[in-house]
This record gives sequence, structure tokens and C-alpha cells, in this order.
Amino acid sequence: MSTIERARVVITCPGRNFVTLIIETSDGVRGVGDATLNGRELAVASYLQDHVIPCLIGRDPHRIEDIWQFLYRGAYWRRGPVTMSAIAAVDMALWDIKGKVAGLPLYQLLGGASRQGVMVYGHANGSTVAETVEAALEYKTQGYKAIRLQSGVPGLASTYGVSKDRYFYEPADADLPTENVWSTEKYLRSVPDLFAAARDALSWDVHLLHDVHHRLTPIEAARLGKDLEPYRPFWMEDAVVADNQESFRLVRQHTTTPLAVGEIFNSIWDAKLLIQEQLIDYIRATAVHAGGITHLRRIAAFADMFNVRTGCHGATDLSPISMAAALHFDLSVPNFGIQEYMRHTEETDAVFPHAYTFANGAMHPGEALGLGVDVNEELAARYEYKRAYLPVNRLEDGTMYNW
Ligand code: CS2
Ligand code: MG
Repeated sequence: MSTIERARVVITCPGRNFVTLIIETSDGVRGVGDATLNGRELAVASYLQDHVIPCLIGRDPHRIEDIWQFLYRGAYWRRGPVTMSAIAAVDMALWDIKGKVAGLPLYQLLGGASRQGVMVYGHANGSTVAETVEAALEYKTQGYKAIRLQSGVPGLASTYGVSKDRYFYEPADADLPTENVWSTEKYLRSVPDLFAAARDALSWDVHLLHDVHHRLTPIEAARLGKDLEPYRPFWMEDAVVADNQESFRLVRQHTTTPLAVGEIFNSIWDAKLLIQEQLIDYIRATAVHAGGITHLRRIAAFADMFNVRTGCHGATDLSPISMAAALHFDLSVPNFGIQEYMRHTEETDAVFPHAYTFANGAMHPGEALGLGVDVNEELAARYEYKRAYLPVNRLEDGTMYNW
């Protein structure tokens, strides 16, 4: 029987920080898992190095479920983004190993392909509506069938999702948290104009999405949902902070705009009421922050019972290992909705060589064994960790708010 012989954490920063777990078996098979938690990378690295890896050595790498349960129940202090990102990294690496030993790409172990390809959405953004619509037209020209729109807000110096560089968005922008200023009133006035201009320019043969990024109250979200109905958004994401899942009941009562939530969820318990009361249409949880492929499959199966589809998070602060894991999952899961695709930089892609591809608005994980991605440790070593925080938000009167 093969056993887990070695495991180590690789921290690298090819433009932004990534944390990777490598597991190696006594048969010489190597698996990789993403453990990146934006702004708290070292916490997960330590959780793995100091508390998880000692428990892995000598175990049977094929007992993925048993190891998952050992790490979840055995932690005593259950759930939370750090714990579940660490468990996720182990889970992804063990599925990678199982695929390699089986001689199959991971999606074949998850039940095979349920579709030809995985529809993705790109990120059009700009400091003005005109710039954002121009970027969206470029994405449409590149073949995207779904495009997220994020525009600057008149009267605000900065806002979520608008990057200095049109294609690469990295919000963790400083050694200490940058303080942004937010005004809901100014924001609510600007979004309908953005969608009106975008529909006018892009017509109806492309899906349009928007990320509110946790910044509205339920009644404000209800108002924005109603204001956007004429433009038929594919979804309005993170309309309201979801700590209180019941608050989505009010939004749901007032608008037919589809709702997506969950990129910051780390277990099924964060979404239970939202799913069973059908308060959302898409669940955004993804492998790296929600306990890996094993737990993500549980969340998707529960969601399927209530007509909720998947819409996995896929920002640049999730490494190409997470993108690969998501694409294998997306290709197979029956209630697939859409996959976020924020392209990584060439530097990052060089550190994480991968088999996945993009064409005509969709992606495919490829036919390489396991996850079909690896980490080039020699190249990774050239990029030192660099502390970086996500920004914080204050209202115009100085009140601390949600970023
Ligand atoms: C965003 C992310 O991709 C999204 O939908 O919410 O860019 C998010 O802000 C980052 O992943 C945070 O690290
Ligand atoms: Mg988001």
C-alpha cells in the first residue's frame, strides 16, 4: 500500500501571493492543492505546516474521505476560512494523486463530462461607463458569452472591481489595508446607467453580470434588483452580506433579478437556508475556500435539490490549481451554472503550468492526469512572499463598512 511520505508548503509571489501544498507518496506520485486565502496566506500556511502535515505522514493517500473527516472533525474547532482552506488544499492534492494513479483526468473520476465545455465570464471594468462598455465589447469580440460589468462610481475615488490594468485585477494592493471611501447612494444611482449603456452596445446575445460585493442592505438590494430587471442580468452577486441568510428573503420578495452568493462561504452550513428556501439562484463557493472538491460536491448536490446552480468563484487570488480543480468539477457537476475566469498573469501561469484552455467563451480542464496542473518550485522560489492586505471601506462620514 502506498503511503503519504512527504508534504510541504510552497509560498510564492509572482505578482501576488499564492500558497500551495505538495503531497508526495511512497510510490513517487505527487499531488498539489491550492491553499491561498487572500490577505491571510501565512495563517493557512502555518495551519498546514504546524498542524495538518504531521497528521498526514504515513496515511493512505487514497482514503480521501476519511482524511477529510479526520481533518474536519479532528480539528474540534470546526469551519472558518483558514481551517477549510487548509483542508481544501489536502483534498485537492489527494484527488490529484488519485487521478494520476488511476491514469485519468480528474473529471473522469467525478462522473465524467456532463457538457462539452464550461461557460465562463470575463471581467469588463473601467473608471467610467463608457470605458467599461468598451472593455465589454472587447470581451465579446474575444468570444465571451458572459461578461461581468464593474464601473467606477461618479464622486467616488475608487470602488470594487475597477482595476488599474484592464485585464488583471488584484485588490490586495498594499502592505497595510488601503482605506477606500464608499457611498451607497452614489453607487445605486450609477449601476442602472451602466447596464442601460451595456445592453445598448452589446445587445442581448451576451450574459451580463454584476458584483455588488456585500455593500447593500436588503431593501437597497431589492431596489437595485428591480432597477436592473429591464436589462435581464445573469446575476447580481453578493448583494447583501450573507451572515444573516434570512435577510435574502426580503430581496427575493421584491425582485426577479437572479442572485448569486457564496465566494466567502467555507462550508455548506453557510448556505443551508439560502439554498433550501431558494433565496439564491447560484452558489459561488469554490474548492479552495470551501473544503476542497469533496465538500464542494456536497454543496452542489444539496443545491441541485433546490434548483440552485453552481457559479464558482475564480478570481486571480485563487491560483491556477484552483482554476483546474474548478474546471474538472464544473465539467461534470449536473447543476452547473457558470465559472468565473479572471486571467492570471504570464508570470503566474509560468509558475503553475496547466492543461486547461479557453476557446469561444468556454474552458476545458484538458486530458492531463489528475488536476492537470503543477507548481514549478524552482521558479516559485524566485518570488518572495510580500505581505499584502485587501482594502477596507469607510462611509463618507468615516463609519467602518464592508469592502
Ligand atoms: C470578487 C473577488 O471575483 C469576485 O467575484 O468578489 O475579486 C474578491 O474581491 C477577491 O477574490 C477577494 O480576494
Ligand atoms: Mg465577488
